[in-house]
Amino acid sequence: MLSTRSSLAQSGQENGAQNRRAASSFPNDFLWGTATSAYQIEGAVNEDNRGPSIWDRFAQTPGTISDRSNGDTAANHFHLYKEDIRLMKALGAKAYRFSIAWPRVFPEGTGSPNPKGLDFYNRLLDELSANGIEPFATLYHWDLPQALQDRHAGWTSRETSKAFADYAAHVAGRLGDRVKHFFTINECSRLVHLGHGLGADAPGLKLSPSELKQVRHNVALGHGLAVQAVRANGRTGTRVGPAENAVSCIPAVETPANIRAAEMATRELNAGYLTVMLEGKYTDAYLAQTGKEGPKYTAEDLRIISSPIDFIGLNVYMPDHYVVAADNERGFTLAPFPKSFPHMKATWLRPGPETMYWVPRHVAKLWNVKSIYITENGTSASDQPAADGTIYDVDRIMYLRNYLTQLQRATSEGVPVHGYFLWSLMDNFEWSDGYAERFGLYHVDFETQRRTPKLSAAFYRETIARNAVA
Ligand code: GBH
Repeated sequence: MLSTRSSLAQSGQENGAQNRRAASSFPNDFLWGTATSAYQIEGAVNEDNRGPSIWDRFAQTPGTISDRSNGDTAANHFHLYKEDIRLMKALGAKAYRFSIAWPRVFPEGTGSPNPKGLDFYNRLLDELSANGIEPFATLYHWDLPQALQDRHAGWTSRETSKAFADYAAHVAGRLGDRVKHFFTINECSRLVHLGHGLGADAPGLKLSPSELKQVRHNVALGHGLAVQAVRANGRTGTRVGPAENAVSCIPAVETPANIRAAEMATRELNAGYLTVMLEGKYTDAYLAQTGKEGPKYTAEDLRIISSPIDFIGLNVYMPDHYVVAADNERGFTLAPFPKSFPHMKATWLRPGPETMYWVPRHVAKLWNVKSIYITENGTSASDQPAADGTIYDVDRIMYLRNYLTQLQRATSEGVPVHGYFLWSLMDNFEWSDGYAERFGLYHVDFETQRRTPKLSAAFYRETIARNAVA
């Protein structure tokens, strides 16, 4: 009797565990990967006739980078790419998001392509393919050729949007046999705001709100022109979309009214980016913001900006706003962040795991988007080796576990997220924070270029192997 009961109970328990496992899985064909960008990892800034980029120039300007460093050597990935692909393989990752350096391909921004410009990416793609890793290429991760800044004042002119399209066409034509997924521009919002508003990123400009609006329009136009260029020059079946760091709006309390308010806030607060790309017009509230001043554009521009895309890439780091429904003109209130709200090592990075659920859900619902990739998610951490030499980065694991749990909530409810790229494969040049903020699963010793897995690499490997949060 007793033994029967206990064995029943036991098998019941096992079933329960199995059901829980099934219930916590990601979809079968879910794509796990890691992400990087060219200037942050490649180094070799003077090799194979690469031209200077605005980040080379910016990093040479005193007072811009907190530790006075630059990307001259970075993680020396240009030379160590084979080893780095082995690191991806060791994680069991099936996809890799990297960016192509425009100034390698067109050292002067436009004109005739550098014959050696794509050699490195050809080697990289062949090695990825030999290792069964699917490439996802970003065309622009902020390293504008300096020549375009000098000649046209960069993104303040639509000449740069057009030059971007020519570059995109060239790359899609040459790499389109192996690259099936292209991202146009990484985080339009950050390159506009930090690069041209606050001056904290290259090219370090501090423009007025209306000038900034024109830059935002030119960047969106560049995205649209690049979408068309990839379509016209890639192989049939090539897919293209943006990789945007959408302003994230979280219902503070999950009531239908707050959820609706958070959706409206998402649409309004992304008006110059995802909203115009997907709706083909600026919202009235957005246009009213700077009165009659700018941006200057034509109806044709709006058609180009809203060229059909195949997926949306979303970089998801943190909640930008907790939203409460309100009886005011906009229909919502953005809750101020209390001083006590926690942050990760970087003071800007407020952990809010539910962001990973709401951003893709809002995007899918608002614009009926059928395919989403999480193009970045991760955190920096202090990453000190313990006495036994291991980096026990349990804060990063805590962060990732919570965000991935929310991502699983999204996929289990049918939000069409098809893949996830963890930022980042390895420590790298973190823009104006230099080498002081480490986002990698692999620690990089920038003196010796030695790569060492952190404990989070084991967490991610286990998650990929189970196709469920470890
Ligand atoms: C991404 O941006 C980038 O795509 C990637 O290159 C980068 O390495 C990674 O994140 C980690 O930062 O002005 O001090 O308030 C992330 C989104 C939004 C992060 C703006 C920095 C402002 C910092 N970014 N945020 S601050």
